[in-house]
Amino acid sequence: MASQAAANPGFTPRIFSGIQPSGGMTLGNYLGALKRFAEKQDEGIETIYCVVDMHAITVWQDPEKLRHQTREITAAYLASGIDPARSIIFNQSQVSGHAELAWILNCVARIGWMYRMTQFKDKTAGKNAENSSLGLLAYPSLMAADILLYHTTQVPVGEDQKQHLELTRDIAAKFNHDYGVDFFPITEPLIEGSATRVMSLRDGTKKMSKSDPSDASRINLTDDADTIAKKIRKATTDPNPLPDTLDGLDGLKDRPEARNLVNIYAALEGVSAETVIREFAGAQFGTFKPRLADLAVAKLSPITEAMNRYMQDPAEIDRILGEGAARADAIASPILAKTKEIVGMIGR
Ligand code: ATP
Ligand code: LTN
Repeated sequence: MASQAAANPGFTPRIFSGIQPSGGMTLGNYLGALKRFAEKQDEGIETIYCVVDMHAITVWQDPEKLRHQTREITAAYLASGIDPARSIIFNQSQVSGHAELAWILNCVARIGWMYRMTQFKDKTAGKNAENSSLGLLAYPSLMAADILLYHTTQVPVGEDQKQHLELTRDIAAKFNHDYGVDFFPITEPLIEGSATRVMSLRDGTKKMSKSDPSDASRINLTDDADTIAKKIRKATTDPNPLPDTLDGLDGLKDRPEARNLVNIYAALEGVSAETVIREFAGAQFGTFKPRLADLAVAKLSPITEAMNRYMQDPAEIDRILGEGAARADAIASPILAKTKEIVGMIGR
């Protein structure tokens, strides 16, 4: 990316992203993250994909479930086409540099920055924020550590992570400024494509989320074909047919549920939302929804099947994570050592 080279001259382009093992994966995770992680492997840039188990425990996780979900996210990475020969795949807690750099960045970032994060506000809404874990508040500084530990230049994520990435840039800039160095890159978020924010199937103004109490609001990567078809058939929509244009008064601007289904179709098919509207102009949802269900099943079933296959061999998953961790550590260690030296810590 030209702007990237200009923003971070002297840094080798490197991509890093992560997913929390805090529950099952949704269509939102697939389209907003997994699918794009796999595509990034073809761009000739080093790609590092992490299962962020230390982030997951910022809210309570049952230990057995955490182990299972960590393997399940790894299986989802593999099933989506992320190839351990072309990318590094590992779980965060196996590379101790994440925790070590997070501590240093905790001392650079300001408490007020953390309180302003909408994810923190959302996760504590209706609860006593004082009673949430200290880790939940410090979550974004651990995320900054994940990214900066590899001198990452680009981070593919969904729209909901934009604020955390802006904070990562602020933390990097403050570190560089406070210590008078040009050491950490100012990382670029990559929020691209037509499904950067897949919405709930029940409410087009809410993000599709694995933590939504209604299972009908989301498509899980573990749903079978019948369940996927039923959830799409029952998805909330308005009574009007699809228009022949996306924008403007007659478009989809004020029809969030309809817009969401069109975006999902476009992302699954790998075309633009405009192309979908051109194909389905004037169609009723009674026509569009079965076509969307067929497409979703055709694209997701092979992934679900592959995930199930990988999950049958947990030892192989653990081997891949271990090997990935050793490769990640080899990149991280010299960057961590240099960070400590900049800060004034004596090393071996
Ligand atoms: P929760 O659903 O509990 O809010 P989450 O799914 O947002 O959690 P992660 O699993 O860590 O949290 O998210 C992994 C990646 O998936 C991130 O890059 C995130 O932006 C992306 N993602 C999550 N939900 C969506 C969505 N509805 N649309 C697009 N991308 C999404
Ligand atoms: N906060 C992210 C998960 C995450 C991440 C990262 C994403 C943790 N560390 C580093 C990109 C880069 C989330 O909740 N989706």
